[in-house]
Amino acid sequence: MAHHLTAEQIEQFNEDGFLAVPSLLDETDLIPLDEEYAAVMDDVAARLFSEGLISDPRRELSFGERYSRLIVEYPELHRFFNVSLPLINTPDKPRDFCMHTGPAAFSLLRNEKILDVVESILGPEISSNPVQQVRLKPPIQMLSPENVEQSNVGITTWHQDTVALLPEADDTSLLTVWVALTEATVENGCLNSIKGSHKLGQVIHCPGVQVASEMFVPDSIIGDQTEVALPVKRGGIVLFNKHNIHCARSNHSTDLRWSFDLRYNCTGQPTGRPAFPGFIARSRANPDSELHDPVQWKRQWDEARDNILNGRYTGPIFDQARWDEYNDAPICA
Ligand SMILES: O=C(O)CCC(=O)C(=O)O
Repeated sequence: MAHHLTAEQIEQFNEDGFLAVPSLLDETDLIPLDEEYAAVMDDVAARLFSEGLISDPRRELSFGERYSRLIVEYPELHRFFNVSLPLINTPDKPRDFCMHTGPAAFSLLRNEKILDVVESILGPEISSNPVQQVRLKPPIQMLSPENVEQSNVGITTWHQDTVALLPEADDTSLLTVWVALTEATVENGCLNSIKGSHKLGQVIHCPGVQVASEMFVPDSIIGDQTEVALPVKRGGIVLFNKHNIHCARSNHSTDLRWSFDLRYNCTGQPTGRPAFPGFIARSRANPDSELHDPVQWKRQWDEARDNILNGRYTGPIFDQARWDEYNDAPICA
């Protein structure tokens, strides 16, 4: 069964700059991720414990509780679960310059239901863009102060997804697909979007207060525009136009909130993050060009990591130079 968007959904997306698609993925899509991430947790906890970096691997706890407890002791824990290397131009701690590249994560990037939806917006030649994140967000009361403004773990400030890209991708057709692995509610920090904000085009971003790379759109631009909360059940997705302004607030529930945000672009266009590998996820014109092998995907990321750590990749991973002029601007105060 195909899962393409209807004409009404496409029109709504074009009008609002976002679209929630409830219940796209079912348990057959999601359980492999639960299992793979539980195994990652076992491995990482055992390793950190054996290195003396955590006091107890806490095997008896559920995934969510275990993550929430362990990240207090080891604030970089989130990096082991992410589906991207960190946005650090000059990494100095190789252990934490890491990510997860398992087959279930790769299957999600290639999920046919997601690709049908993406095809409705981008057309039939689709590449998986390496700008992608896993967000495992513990309850706010359990977070250590250094992680409150780390957007993989705490709040996500108002932003457009283009802010994370190099200028090479200014004209790239980019689509964000945000996937809920746990139900996202207003209480646990679902996404909020400014309706129609994509029509503003690229807007000013200011450097993050606590974490400089967490750029944000200043309040004077948000003004009193209509903010829409986007709660979705587990397996639901939310699409974003690359210029849509959106954020996620703190998790005020008592459970972990877990999502993936994936990005796709039209094949052949710059990804905006050349240090990291993308791949052709769907091609109606040349199906042989599609990548189906999770081992190859993992190898590409391993090579990217080696190239960065060994200084063979000399360009920036991300670059905020275009916003430098706003660092001390009153609009960012
Ligand atoms: O899940 C989140 O907290 C933020 C996601 C996001 O901002 C994005 O997908 O661009």
